[in-house]
Amino acid sequence: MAAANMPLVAADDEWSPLKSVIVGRAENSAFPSEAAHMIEATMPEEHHANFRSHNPFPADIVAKAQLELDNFAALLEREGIKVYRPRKVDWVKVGGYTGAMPRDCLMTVGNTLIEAPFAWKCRRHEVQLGYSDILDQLASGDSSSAPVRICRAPLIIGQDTLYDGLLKKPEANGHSRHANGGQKWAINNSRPAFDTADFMRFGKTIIGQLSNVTNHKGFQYLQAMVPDGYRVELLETTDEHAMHIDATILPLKKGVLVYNPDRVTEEELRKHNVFRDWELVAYPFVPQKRSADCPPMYMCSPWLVLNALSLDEKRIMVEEKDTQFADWVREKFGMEPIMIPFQHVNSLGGSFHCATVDLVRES
Ligand code: DAV
Repeated sequence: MAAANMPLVAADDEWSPLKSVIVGRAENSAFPSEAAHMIEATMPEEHHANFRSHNPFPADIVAKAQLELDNFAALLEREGIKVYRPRKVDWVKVGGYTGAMPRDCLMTVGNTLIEAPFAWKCRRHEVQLGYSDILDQLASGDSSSAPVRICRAPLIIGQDTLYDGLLKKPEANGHSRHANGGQKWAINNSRPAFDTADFMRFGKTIIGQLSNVTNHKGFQYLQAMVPDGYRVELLETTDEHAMHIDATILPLKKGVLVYNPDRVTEEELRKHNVFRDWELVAYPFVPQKRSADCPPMYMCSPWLVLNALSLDEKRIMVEEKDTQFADWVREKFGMEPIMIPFQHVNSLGGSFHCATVDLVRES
């Protein structure tokens, strides 16, 4: 499609040719601070002590992550993809987290861009501070572009109720929240909450999960916000640490889904009509922890290997050290991995899928 007629927001899936995208930025990223029971439920144990307010990530990791993101953005531009970058914000000073993980806070469904009603208080101003220039630009568009709908998250006035009844630390066996009145997650259902990274687009069907940051009211709210004709469905997972679905399922292209067999079964996936004719493939390797000389994965598990980004139905962005994954998708599915360094971005909390928001995919 000619650039002049390109819509500003139009994406229905995770694999059609990427035409326009937001790529995050890393400067002044800080460890997010949340209630202890939330950090315990979602973050790797050896790093819990870092999750304090106004605690910056190590400066060298942030600087290298910024170079990796800039390099990635330049590569996408050379491929003819329009790239937007968020505003530089001092997240350390404002007590926030980062501008490097836009997938968590914004999601395109058709012509609609939806802001996450975050569970985490430290992320509540992330879109306003980091992305409002981009939202203004997309909303105003020009006379030739198709209309864009933007759904900002509801304001929370007064005390948040999301942790009410949950602030007690779980027992040492980690199961007290399960035993306690059937409450499985680190949030209750008193107001809508979700991270957009708990959802993925498969045409008119959106597949998501309940998690430690996404509740049932959040799911209902998202269903109310998506354009007519789109349907949100919840996938049952077995991951009690769940936070974001993009290291659990990875659609490589139309009809081919890689899944994390530690977190979801083929049987559960097949319950969703949209996957009826799909090839569903369990990732056959156990991803290994990175070696001690790599930047620490403060916020993620080795399953981050599945957090790849398809540029189209052939080309896929893969971290340059994830050669086992790259060889596998090349040999088994005929994909063409594009491998660039991204380990310092990984250290801040995600990989290529987390660090982007697709605005336009041509389908
Ligand atoms: O370890 O499953 C998922 C993606 C984080 N945004 C993990 C990370």
